[in-house]
Order: sequence, then C-alpha cells, then structure tokens
Amino acid sequence: MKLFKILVSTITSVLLFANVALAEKWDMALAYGAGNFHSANAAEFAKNVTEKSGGKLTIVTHPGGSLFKGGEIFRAVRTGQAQIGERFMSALGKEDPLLEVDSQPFLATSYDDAMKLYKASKPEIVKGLDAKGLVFLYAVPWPAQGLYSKKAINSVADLKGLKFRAYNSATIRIAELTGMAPTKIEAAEISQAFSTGAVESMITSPTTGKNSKIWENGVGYFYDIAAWFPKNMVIVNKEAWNKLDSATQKLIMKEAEIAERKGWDLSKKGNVADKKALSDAGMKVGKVNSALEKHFQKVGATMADEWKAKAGARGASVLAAYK
Ligand code: PCA
Repeated sequence: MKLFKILVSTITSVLLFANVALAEKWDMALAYGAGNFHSANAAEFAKNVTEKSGGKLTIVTHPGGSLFKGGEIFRAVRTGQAQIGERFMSALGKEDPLLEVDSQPFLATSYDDAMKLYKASKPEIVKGLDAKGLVFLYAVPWPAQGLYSKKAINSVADLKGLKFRAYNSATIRIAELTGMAPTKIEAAEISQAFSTGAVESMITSPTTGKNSKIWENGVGYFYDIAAWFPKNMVIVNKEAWNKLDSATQKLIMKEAEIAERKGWDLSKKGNVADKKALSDAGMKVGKVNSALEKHFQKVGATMADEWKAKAGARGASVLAAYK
C-alpha cells in the first residue's frame, strides 16, 4: 500500500512537471512584414527553438505588427502581454540613451565599426534592460541608412522645408538641424505617408525602401549617406524567462547567437542587393555631393555632443570602450 502511494505520488508529480513544461507558449511580437529579413530570421530562430526544446517551449511569431505595433512592443514585452518581441533599439532613447548610440550619425559607418560599437555598448545595454525586467537575446543591424527624396537634393537649400518621415529622436533631430519638417511614422505606414503627400523625404535603409516599394509613391532618389547602422533587438519578459528550465534557457541563448550571426550576414547581403533593387526599379541611386556631405557631418558633430550630455558617464564609458 505504501509502495502504491509512493508510486501514485511520483507519477502525479512527473505528470505535473511534464504538464508545466509542456505548457510554455510564447508569442513573439514583430513590427516588420514577414518578408523582411529581420522577421524571416526571427521566424527561423523561433522554429529552431521550438523544434529543439523537446516540446517544452513553442514560440509563435506575429510579424507585421499583427500582435503589437512597433511602438507598442517594448511595453508589451515588459508587462508580459507578449513574452518575447523585437524592437528597433534607437526608438527607445527615452528608456535609455544608450539604446540610441547606434543612430548617432558618423559614429560607426561600416559593418565592422557597427559590430565594434555593438560590443562596446552591449554590457551596459543588457544591464539597463535587466533592471527593467527584460532579458536581452540578440541584435541585428539594418543596412546603411540613406536619404530618400521625391525630388533631387543638390544643396542644403533643397532640404529646407521638406516634409520628412522620422523613425526616432535622432532622425527628428537631423531634420530639425537641416531645416526639414519631421513627422514620426512607423515603417508599416511609409507607403501611405508618401502616397498621400504627408511626407516627401526620409532616411532609412535600402531594405525598407524596397519593402515599401517606395518608387511606386513618387520617390525617385536614394542618396547613400551610410552614416549609421541602427539595430533591432530581441528581448524576453524576465518572468516568462524564469519559468523555463536551465536547459531550455541555454538552448535559447545558443539559438540567439546563431540568429545574430545569420542576421548580420543577411543585413550585409541586403546592403548590396536592396540598393540594386532600388536602381533596378528605376530610382536614381548615388551619393550626396561634398557640400551636403559636409553639412551632414556638421549636424552629426552637434548631435554627438548632445548625446554625450544625455548619456553621461555610462555613455562616456561606452565611447571609450569603442575607441
Ligand atoms: N528601417 C526601419 C528602421 C531602420 C530601417 O532601416 C524603419 O525605417 O523604420
């Protein structure tokens, strides 16, 4: 009888344990369309974790802002409405100025420097997120940012008064310092904003221009300024994280490392292929002239000073580690 009782209680606890382990399902909120390389990479990450976790964790991706829009994802993950999500880091400067270090013009203008800056800033960023109840998994850059315009831009004067689509505080500041009129608009609404005439210029990657078929909305020019490589990051709600056993946590970290490496490679490929796609679609793809280049450099220097003042000692230590 005693043996029977022990057996029953063992079976019960095994079943309970298995049940708890089986029950974990994470919703992964993604802001960008399923065809975007960030989303495709995240889908592969989710699939690999799901398949390799032995049924302990299922991650379901929701691309295109279908679960939460870009602007809502950080808070959704923080509050546990979504267990995991991807967010454009430099839109979160108000949460932590270090998150926008990758959108400071001319600080890192190549993939190698972008990686160096990422490594220099990551420890502080991870710490800051941890304090907000978030676990950092990986970060992947967008291709080099360039200037899109409906009309040709040949001088600083040509920028004056342009209705400019911005995606974070840094691009708003660039617009202010160059005399453009900024409006913050999420990537999903770009086509509409250009086709209705709400905006007539923006700075973003060749990838986002291609994904929004920007040439169909009267945008004929792309100037490859390549002044920064802003990143998306994938974060997890810490309470959800703590429900996993350590083997599953390890698996996620390993798959995150793989996804990060693949993501950087995809970004580099897109940096070439997507620019070609813009010119194949009939757009004029080139560089700004040297007067404009100088002007953007000056704007960048002003912004660097402003950012240093905002980011304080933590920012200074990141810049020292980078240089
Ligand atoms: N695409 C995103 C962020 C940076 C980029 O290249 C956007 O335009 O919103």
